[in-house]
Amino acid sequence: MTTLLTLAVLVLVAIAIWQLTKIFELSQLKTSKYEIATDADNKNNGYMLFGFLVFIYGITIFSFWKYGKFLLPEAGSAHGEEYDNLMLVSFIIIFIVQTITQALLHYFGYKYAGKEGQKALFYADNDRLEFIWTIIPVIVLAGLILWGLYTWTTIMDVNDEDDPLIVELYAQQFKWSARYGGDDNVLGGANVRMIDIDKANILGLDEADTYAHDDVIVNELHLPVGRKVNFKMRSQDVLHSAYMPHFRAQMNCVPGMITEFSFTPIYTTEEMRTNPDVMDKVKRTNKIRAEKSASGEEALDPWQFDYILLCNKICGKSHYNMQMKIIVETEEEYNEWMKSQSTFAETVMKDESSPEVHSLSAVTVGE
Ligand SMILES: [Cu+2]
Repeated sequence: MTTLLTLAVLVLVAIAIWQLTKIFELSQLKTSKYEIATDADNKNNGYMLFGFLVFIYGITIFSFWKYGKFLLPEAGSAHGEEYDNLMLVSFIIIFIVQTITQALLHYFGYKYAGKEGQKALFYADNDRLEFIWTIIPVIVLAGLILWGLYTWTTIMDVNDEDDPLIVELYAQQFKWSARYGGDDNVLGGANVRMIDIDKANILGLDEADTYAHDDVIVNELHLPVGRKVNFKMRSQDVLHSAYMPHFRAQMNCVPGMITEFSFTPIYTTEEMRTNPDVMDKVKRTNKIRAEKSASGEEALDPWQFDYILLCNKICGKSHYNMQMKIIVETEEEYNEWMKSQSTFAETVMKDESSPEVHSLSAVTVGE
């Protein structure tokens, strides 16, 4: 790869030098007959324009065929469909306009190529034409922008209606933690200044705040299907970004402030695993894994689909691996799981001298 890049750089430098000498030659004011384009040159350039048109159409069709399957499957959140529709309509409009304008551009380049003795027509302006090519983009773009703004305000309207589940996503180099409000669904106060490594209070919860006592801190995010979730994001160190692609959700995590996002999961993990696109992706991935294992590379377990929370801001050397599994399940399953979790008071506030906790805190915060 490095060799390839070095070669590419050398070739580009050579081209740059060649172009520079050419500019220098042309600036010498001794234009020879050789420098003037002939009819044949113009014709050849016209054909090359056509060739380029075929190339860009070809590569577009090839990309759809080859890479279309890498797109995300159907959205797993209530607002996802609207978001996807906006994206799809924008892409269709761009696709149609670009197909037509590229064809016209290259065809005219060919049709009106220079000919010996022919003079270009001086055509100052045409008010009607200019009006048409101004008003159409204005209407289309205004429509898209208004629709986009409407979608944005609907998605970003984080409110407490419909009894949302409150979940904190806590980012640090290089892991995620999630915190639930406990029985009262209220998160206790927290601040990075209250982080106490000796007690493994790694999220900096306020021990004096009774709301914090029943908070539940976990490393795997469980969400009940069909219930709105209000996320509150915090970061301990640098900018991170909580990215949940299958829910069409992303929000930056900024040190010193709490950012918010809200969505309602509509399919459980089990339901999403039966989605045809997801099944196809699982099949393809496991085929690659089986081939690699067969060829003697490190054997990987067969993969199965899970929702995932990723970090989408390059936050340091292990950024690529900063992720957390999300499990969407039925309300009963969620309640069952929640019952098996320990609260902040049970784990941190009572366990002050546990050696296990000490070593855990040293590993997590010592990074
Ligand atoms: Cu990060």
